[in-house]
Amino acid sequence: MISSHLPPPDTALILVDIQNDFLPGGSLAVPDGDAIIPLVNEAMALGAFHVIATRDWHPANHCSFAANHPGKEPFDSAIIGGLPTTLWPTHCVQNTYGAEFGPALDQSRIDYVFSKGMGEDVESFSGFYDARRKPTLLGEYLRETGIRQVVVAGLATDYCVRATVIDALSYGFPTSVWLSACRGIDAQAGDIDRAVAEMEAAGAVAVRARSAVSLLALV
Ligand code: VGL
Ligand code: ZN
Repeated sequence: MISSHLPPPDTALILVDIQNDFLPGGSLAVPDGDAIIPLVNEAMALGAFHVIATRDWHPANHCSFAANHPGKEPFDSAIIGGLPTTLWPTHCVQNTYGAEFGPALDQSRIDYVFSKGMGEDVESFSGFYDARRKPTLLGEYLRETGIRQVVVAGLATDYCVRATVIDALSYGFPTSVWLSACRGIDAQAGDIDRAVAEMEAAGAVAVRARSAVSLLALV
């Protein structure tokens, strides 16, 4: 009998916040956000990655929602926890349609989902921490699964992708950011470019592969 012993994938593909509210028609739609879905579906279908999805999963009274700050509008700034923070339209409220993954995303290929942003009184963008200090256990999960490197794709480049990439590096994982499969908000023109520069300065490799197969050759 011939048996094959394929090693388990030791590269994690982390899909950041591919949720209805960040897609066209959503409350905090990231321009062109749906363009990444065919690419990430193709990458998952290769079977070469351990696939993690993160989701923004806020309580309705979350401090990052402008609606919870009388007199404030979305994209105004407010001091939260002593730090100037951007306020958002209400988005990704737990158990609502806006918080669900986009229907075009092939969820059958996702190995594990991590939720974040559950602490009502702290903004948190990274998939690795909820409320900045409380680990989501994503870092521990990756270590225990034997993951040796990380590729990040998703929404939004200048917020949750950036924070997740920087924390993956801080956990010690060589990390690539697959820019063809990321889109950003660019609330201030240049935010996306600055985020890419910050990720690279932190040690991330920016990958611009236009297909999943070419991504595989680069990571
Ligand atoms: C995000 C703004 C607010 C993101 C989440 O997923 O990048 N951006 N909450
Ligand atoms: Zn959020």
